[in-house]
Amino acid sequence: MHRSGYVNIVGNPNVGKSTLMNALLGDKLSIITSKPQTTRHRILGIWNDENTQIIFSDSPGVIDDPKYALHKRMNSSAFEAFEDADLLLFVTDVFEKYEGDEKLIQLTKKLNCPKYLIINKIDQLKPGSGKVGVLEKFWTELIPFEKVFAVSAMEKIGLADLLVSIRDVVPEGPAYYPKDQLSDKNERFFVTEMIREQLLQQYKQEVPYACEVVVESFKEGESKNGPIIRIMAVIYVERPNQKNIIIGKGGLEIKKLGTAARLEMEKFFNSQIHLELHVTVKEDWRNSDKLLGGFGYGNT
Ligand SMILES: Nc1nc2c(ncn2[C@@H]2O[C@H](COP(=O)(O)OP(=O)(O)OP(=O)(O)O)[C@@H](O)[C@H]2O)c(=O)[nH]1
Ligand SMILES: [Mg+2]
Repeated sequence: MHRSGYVNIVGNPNVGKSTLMNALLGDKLSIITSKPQTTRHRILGIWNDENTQIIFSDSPGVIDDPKYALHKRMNSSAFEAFEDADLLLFVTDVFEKYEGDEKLIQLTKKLNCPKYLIINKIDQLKPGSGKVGVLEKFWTELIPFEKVFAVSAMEKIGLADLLVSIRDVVPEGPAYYPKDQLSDKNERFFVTEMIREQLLQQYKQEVPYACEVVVESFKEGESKNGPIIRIMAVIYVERPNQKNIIIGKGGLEIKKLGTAARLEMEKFFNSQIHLELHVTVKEDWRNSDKLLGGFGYGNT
């Protein structure tokens, strides 16, 4: 017998959805930063063994007050997770404040498949605080969950039990993806994400949010020290002053960015990387349907 199914991870921004997917997969597919709205696309992470294929889906945190066309498209890709779930993992953390009858809650209530509540970041609680019980009561009164798990995705606490319960509900079915495939996304996508991760970490306030990254070329070759991948990527920003900030005095900032992103890529691809970065202004791209389509954001 073969089992396969979609295990879709949803929740508000910054609760640890991507950290959880990576920890369950044992592989870093999704980027993680301390800032909300890190994830912008739905990303599938595929876990295989001989008899099972679990397709984890990470998605952007649902944005309650979309300010740009980009936000609407991010929400649409988050809502896709409600269409094909065999199991929904609804992630909250020990800090999250419930803001009212949000769309995320409405969709979760309506969904007709098993749902698990994941209370994340329990490493931040003092032993005996009783907070997990309080949160469990609050959430399960709001939404009927089949099971509740208190975990730390970062510290990998409680994940073994969760994995056992996930495997229990994955239905019988054939593999949907080849068994050696790890994700639905290609190498270029992961390159753009690794650059965005560094943008979010290195720059302040609005600047990283005004950035989009496109890989213009990705060429695998050989150097005298072994395999090398030569990558050229463009960082699009919305205004000339953002371009200046990204580049920094004497190009120092972009150099720092390039080095940090390159090191991540070398780990990810297990290869030497040559990375060339350019910065280009595309005014108001976050509100341009044409540009957003070109950047790979699905329709709303
Ligand atoms: N202390 C603690 N921090 C965590 C844990 N899991 C995630 N974090 C941190 O929470 C922050 C957000 O994590 P992400 O995994 O990027 O959260 P997300 O829900 O995917 O966020 P968006 O993609 O922006 O919606 C990061 O700083 C993580 O390191 C945890 O178990 N404990
Ligand atoms: Mg994320």
